[in-house]
Formats: sequence, structure tokens, C-alpha cells
Amino acid sequence: MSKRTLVTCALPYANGPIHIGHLAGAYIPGDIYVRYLRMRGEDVVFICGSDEHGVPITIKAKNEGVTPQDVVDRYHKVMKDAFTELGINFDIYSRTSSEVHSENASEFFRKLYDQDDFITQESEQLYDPEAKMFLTDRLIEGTCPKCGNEHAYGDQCEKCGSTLSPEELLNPRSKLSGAVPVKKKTKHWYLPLDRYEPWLREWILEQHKEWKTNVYGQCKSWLDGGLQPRAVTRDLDWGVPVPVDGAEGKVLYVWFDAPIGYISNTKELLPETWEKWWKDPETRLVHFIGKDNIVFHCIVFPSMLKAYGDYILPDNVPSNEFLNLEGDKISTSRGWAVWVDEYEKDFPGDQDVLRYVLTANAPETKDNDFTWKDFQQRNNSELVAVFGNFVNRAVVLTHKYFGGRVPENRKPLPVDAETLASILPCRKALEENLDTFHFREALKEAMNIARIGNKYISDMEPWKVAKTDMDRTASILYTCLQICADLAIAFEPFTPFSAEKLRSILRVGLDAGTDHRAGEGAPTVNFYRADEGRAVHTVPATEAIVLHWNQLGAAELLPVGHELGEAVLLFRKIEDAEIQQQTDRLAKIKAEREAAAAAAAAAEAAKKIEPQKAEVTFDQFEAMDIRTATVLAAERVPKTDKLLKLTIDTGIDQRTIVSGIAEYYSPEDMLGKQICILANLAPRVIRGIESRGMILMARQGDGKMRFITPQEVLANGATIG
Ligand code: B3M
Ligand code: ZN
Repeated sequence: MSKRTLVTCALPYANGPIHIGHLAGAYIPGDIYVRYLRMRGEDVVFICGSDEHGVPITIKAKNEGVTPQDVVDRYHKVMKDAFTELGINFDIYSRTSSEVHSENASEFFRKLYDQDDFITQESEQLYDPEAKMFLTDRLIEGTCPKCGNEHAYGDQCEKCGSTLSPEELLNPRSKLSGAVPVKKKTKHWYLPLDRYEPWLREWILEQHKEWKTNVYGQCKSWLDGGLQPRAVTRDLDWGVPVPVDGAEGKVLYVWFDAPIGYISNTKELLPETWEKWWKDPETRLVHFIGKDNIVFHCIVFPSMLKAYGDYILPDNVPSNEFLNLEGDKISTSRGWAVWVDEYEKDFPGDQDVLRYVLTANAPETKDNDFTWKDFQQRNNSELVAVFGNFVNRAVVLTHKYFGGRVPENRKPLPVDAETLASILPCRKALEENLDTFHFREALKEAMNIARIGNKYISDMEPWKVAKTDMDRTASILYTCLQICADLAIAFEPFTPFSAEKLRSILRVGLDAGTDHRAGEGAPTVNFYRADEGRAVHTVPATEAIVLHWNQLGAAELLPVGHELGEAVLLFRKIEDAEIQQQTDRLAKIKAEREAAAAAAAAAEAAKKIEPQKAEVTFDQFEAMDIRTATVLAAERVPKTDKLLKLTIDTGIDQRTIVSGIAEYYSPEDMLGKQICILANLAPRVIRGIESRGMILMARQGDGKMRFITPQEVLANGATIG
């Protein structure tokens, strides 16, 4: 294994806050991996930042009446804070609107341009003559030819899921101005991916068979489908300007500049030494991403790096599938998500619970579902009942019987050594899984250590043994405390806040390796050490106990006589009411969405117009006696849902009409209303009541009916025709 690793996490778009889908996809796995490598003594740089370009950001700005810069400034801060809050400690979290990036991305393009690595193509594209801008597919809206949805995008209909092209849309219009788009010629630069195809086939399909099957499979199907040149420029006024003549009004395509952002951010962090991280073949490059980013990280960006020349290529691209929420696709625009900033408000101090659940349930091989019930269950029955409960019992009893000091192993039995010996295999499995990006399995192994401890203390019952045999009690607690120290190492990558809390209870530090947050001139050694009952990041005093990864399961970690800190609970129980609050919030969103969909469907149906009926003669029309009348009395016809019995004044007489309008009007609604009737309809007996005439009603496509009333009150009996 190489001793220098550059780890990146996908640069999230700065147009919305971070939600659990992002976390589970790339950021928590990336952070676990980095913490692990550092504990194993590797030199790791951990890079991320906001992706601040692209069309969606310009649309959002336009909708809000602010500038794109305003939008990205807002979300850059929200996202940066969310990561910090969750302990995802990038060495740098910068942004693609930075000066360094703009220069770096320009230089990258320029070099490929000078080397003739691009081709240009003129094409006709849709243009908004009012906004004077070319329109990307997403900026065109129209009616879906497949399902009639009036708000389909130029590339897709979100209602029926069809893939579309802008030409297929009926009644196309620009989302910017509403104008009808026209075709206009424009020139763009393309990266001819087809040139790289033979090389990519060899590099991925032959040399990287170890990539995760979902990643390898996607690459293979792209390659088997044949690669096409890809445009790397766009007609847009937000982004890195294309740095060559004849490219006015054009910017680099966001997917061209964003991955270069990884390089720019490294350069910003380590201006003197960044090249060692990107150009020295001894460095291993690992990209953590979500599955929708695979093609860009495995095919497009490597082709760019290859074209440029002296860059290293990714060694692995661990990518997760999607996380759903309570059975539905996560969607920021539909409000169907759990956002980190809101989670912080509702569960302050419980960062590790989210980290734990999202890892235990990570969508590593297939899409997976987050549910609040599962969140509560995993917290209460795993973190609290197993891990927390074990540590608490061991520490509390040590305080009770041995003054808070690690007791001597006075009366060992084989079961003690056997229990301790069963931890090393867990560590081996933990390492194997972490090395191969199987974080769910890795977490299970860490949890196994807690289960071993919990079972041991339950079986040994030191609280009972203490009544008769203090020597044996000492050995049991000595063994338990060693396992506690193992947990303080094993859980560091997954639940770093609780691991740190545990180390402060045990009053030990941890060799967590070196990070580069302060640059490379002044490396920070992250020994986390308990100090005054509070963990601090500092280089420890030499006499302090510092745990190392390679001691896990393999050594006496806490010497006899070592004094422990106070017992505090590692995890708290999560109550039903807290979960209810979350599920209620989601239920409300779902109900609102369903109501809106029902209203939209009804509005759509209401527009349906009946075809015209067969022709009638003037005489036939004249034969109908239509007049105004007023309702004098109204009541429901007993035992029916639909019928009202109305007494009306027709101007000629007072009579009874039975009408099927009770679905739309109550008796009170009708009382005193002037209506129109067909007076000379042959009488009919309905439910034993003779009905003489019919009330004229207007009926629309969804079945809704309204009675007809003259525009001003007239005398009853006025004829209509
Ligand atoms: N911003 C897409 C995303 O957030 C994109 C990743 C860029 S990584 C260079 O899913
Ligand atoms: Zn459709």
C-alpha cells in the first residue's frame, strides 16, 4: 500500500443544503477512509469544496431575483458548516469561484487547446431571442408529447420519466423569458472521448477489475456503447470564461471545470508542494462520489488528465448508489430530505448517531432506504444498549469497587484471554473491509467488538461476583477496560465524537495521524488526548497514554493502576416523540404534495371539453320552454345522497322539481336562489315525488356542476332563448 494518498469527495453544487443522501453517498465514507488511513500512519490530503458553476445555480438566482454569486455565497457557508458540524474534516473546503481555480482551470483548458486535444463543432442550438441567450435543455420547457405534462424539461419529463430532446416538446418556450426558442448557430469545443476509448478500455476494464462492481459495470456499459466527443464549453455568462479568442460569451462546461477544482483546491492549500500530490506516481488518488458522477470521474476526467500529460490517474473511485427516504426518492425541490442543518437543530450533539446509521445502512451495492424508525432502533438497541451500556457498566463498576483505577488481573481465567484474543480477528476483518471500501461490513466488525465486551460482562456478572470474590472481579473489570480501549480506537473512523468522549473517560489519547489543515509547513500532529476530562487536539505530554491503531486487539492498552475519568453516557436514548415529530413533518409534506397533485389533476380534467352534439333545428330549440324561477323551499329526499326536492316559483305556478344536485348544493345553498329551468319537460315520478321540469346546470370535464343564474335578478317566468 502506498504511503501517500490524495482523497477527494465530490464537490457538491452550491444550490441547496447538504442532506443525508449526500452524506451517505460520498462524504461519510470519505471521512471514515481518511481517518482510518491516518491512524495507520499514511500521509493523506483530504480535498473538497463547493461546485459553484452550472445552469441550475443561474436558474435559482433568476427565480430569487439575486445574482448567482449571492446564491453560491449562501450555500457555500451552509455546506461548509454542515461538514464541520459532522466532523467531516477536509484539509480544505474551498470553492470553484475562487481566483486560484479560475486561473488553474483556464490554464488546463489552454494547454489542451494548444496541444490540439480539442475539436470544434458548429451546431444549431436553441436560442432565446428575448433574453439573448442560448438555452440549455433544462432552460426549455414545453408539453410532453408522451403524457401531456405542460412543464416537461428539454431533456426529460419528470411526470412520466421519458427522456426527451427539446425538439420533441410541444409548445416549447424559454424558462428565462417565455419566448419561443429559435435555432441559431454556435461553435463549441469538444473533447473527442472516442480517441481515448482504446486506452480507457485497457486502463479500466483490464487494469481496474478491483473497482466496485457498480462502478466497473457502469464504465463497461459506457465503453461498450461507444464514446462520443463531449462539449466542454457552453454559451452562458456564469462560469470560467473560455480563455481563447473567438469564445466571447462562452464559459467552460461545469463538468469540465469542477474536477479540476480538486487540483485547484490542493494548490490553494499547498502552494509549494501540491504537485507531489498530483504528479508523483507514488501518490494514490481516490475519488469518493455518488453513482450519478461515475462517468465523469472514471471516463471524462481521466481522459482530461491523460490528455494534459503529467498527472496521476485515480486508483479507485468508490461510489455509492442512492439513499431513499422513507421509501421515496430524496428531492430538495420537493422538500423530501433530511438536511444536516435541520438535523443539528433537532438532535444537537447526536452527530454520531447519524454517521452510524448512514454507515450501517449505506447504499453500497444497491439503493437503500433511510427510515426514522430504523434510526431510532439502531441508536437505542445498538449504540445505547450494546456499545454505551457495556462501557458504562465497566467504568461505573471500576469506580465503585476499585476507586476508578484499572485493577490488577489477580485471578485470570481462560475465558478472559479467549475474549481478548477474539478481538484481533475483528480488527483484521475491519482492516480488510476498510481497505476495500466496504464500510457497512467494517462498521459491523467494530460493533462486534462492542458485542464481545457486552456479552462478556453480562456473562461474567462482576456485580454478583463482587459479593464473594474481589480478586475475580478485578480480573473481569481489567479485561472489560482493555476492550473499552479497543473500542476507543475501532470507532474513531465511524463515530469520532463518541470515540473521543470514550477516550476522555479512559483518560487516554489517540494517534490519529497528521492532517494538513494548517498547510504543510506546519504539520499538525493530531494526537487526541484526554485532558481535565475534556478531549483536546494537541501533542500529548510524553507520559500520557496514546493509543495506536496497531495496538487494537494486540496489546495491554490500559496499564494496571491507570486512573479513569468520570463515567458519562456515550449515547442517549432517542424517544418515540422525537421520531414522531420527524415522521409527522414528512407525512405533512407528503399530504401537501398529494393534495397539490390531486388539485392539478382535477384542474386538468376540468379543461376537458365534450364534443358537440348532433345538430337540432330551430323549431326543436323553440319547442323548449326555458325560464327563470326562484327556489322557495328545499329539502333532501330521504334515503338518497344525490336528490333535492325543490319548491319553485316559475312565474306561472309553484311546483316541485326533484334534482340530482345534492352532491354540489345543500338545501340551504339553494334557498332563495334564482335559477333557470326547462319548464315543459314531461313530468316524471322520482322516489314517489312528481317532478315537473328540470334545473339547468353547467357541467365541466371533472363532473363538477353549477346551476345557471341570470346575470341580474329578473322576474320569475322570464323566457330564455
Ligand atoms: N457537483 C455533482 C454533484 O454534486 C457535482 C460533482 C462535481 S465533482 C467534481 O452531484
Ligand atoms: Zn411526460
